[in-house]
Amino acid sequence: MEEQLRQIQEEADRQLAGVTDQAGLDALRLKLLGKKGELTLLRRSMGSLPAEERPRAGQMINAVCNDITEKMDALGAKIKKQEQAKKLERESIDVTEPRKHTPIGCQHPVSLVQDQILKVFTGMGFDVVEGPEVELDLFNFELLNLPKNHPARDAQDTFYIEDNIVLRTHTSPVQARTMTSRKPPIRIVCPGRVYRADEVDATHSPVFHQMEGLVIDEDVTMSDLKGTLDAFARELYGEDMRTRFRPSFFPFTEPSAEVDLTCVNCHGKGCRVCKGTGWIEVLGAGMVNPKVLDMCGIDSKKYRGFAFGMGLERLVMLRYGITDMRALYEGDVRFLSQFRED
Ligand code: 2NM
Repeated sequence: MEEQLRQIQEEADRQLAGVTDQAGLDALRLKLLGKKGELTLLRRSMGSLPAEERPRAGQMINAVCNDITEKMDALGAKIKKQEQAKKLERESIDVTEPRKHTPIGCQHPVSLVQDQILKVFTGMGFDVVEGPEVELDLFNFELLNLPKNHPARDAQDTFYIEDNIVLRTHTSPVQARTMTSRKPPIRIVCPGRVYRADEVDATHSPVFHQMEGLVIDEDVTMSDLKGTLDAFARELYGEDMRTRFRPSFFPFTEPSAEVDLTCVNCHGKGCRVCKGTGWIEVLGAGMVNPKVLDMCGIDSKKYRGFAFGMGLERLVMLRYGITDMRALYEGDVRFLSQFRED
């Protein structure tokens, strides 16, 4: 039996040396230690030995069993490690590979400029307020001192949905709504789409964007308006910007002004963009007409306000040197993606 054991041990060592994977190891374990394994059978045959020899035989079989088990366990651990390493190798990712091209979107130049302007005014403490594009005549006209049969309500300019419902022709109705629903002090800017029955050409579109501002408090003056617009111009375009007020007329403000900005193209020297004047007209503004305050439920004896408004498309065209407004509405990604600012 000793000889048999020695052979099993030798053969096991030889075969162990040839095992390279888990399946091979499992097969070998079964062959030696399984139910019908060589060592198991040998252990069973011990019954036929004389009683006095059995303990020594048992010890010897155990020693071989233990030795083989230890070696197989060690080999098993080694195989497991190797297989893990192989798996990692297989699944490794080359982070230097160029990625698949996935085009990312970009902001429309109008919303880029709108965001820049909003940032300036929110930085000064203004709230941003939006309102409906389909608007009641009351808010779009009546409360803004544009009574029935005023020329600005002419069917030529206004899209009517129904008798008393229009597509808003400016963002002022948002301010009228705010005046009727909030108590002063009020400091708001209202960006948004507006509609006018205009023919499309290089400088007109039936849909365009405005941004209007409104400040109402007890001691608001024209110089607050001037200071606010000066600060706005400097923050948006640079420290050398100035504003110039020219007398004008709007039904909702009194006095009213058209506001010029130092030409952003030539910085005031005079060029084609400003027709040699050094100034470009970008805003309308004025002190809110006391009639408007009262109609909106704000006591004009106690409060005053200033308001201003600007068209965004014009600012966008000036900023990027775009000469035809239609380019902003055609949705050609090759054109629109040029104005990424990040
Ligand atoms: C402008 C020019 C001047 C204006 C006035 C008001 C309101 F609601 F307070 F009366 N909102 N916006 C205003 C004044 C708008 O845009 C050219």
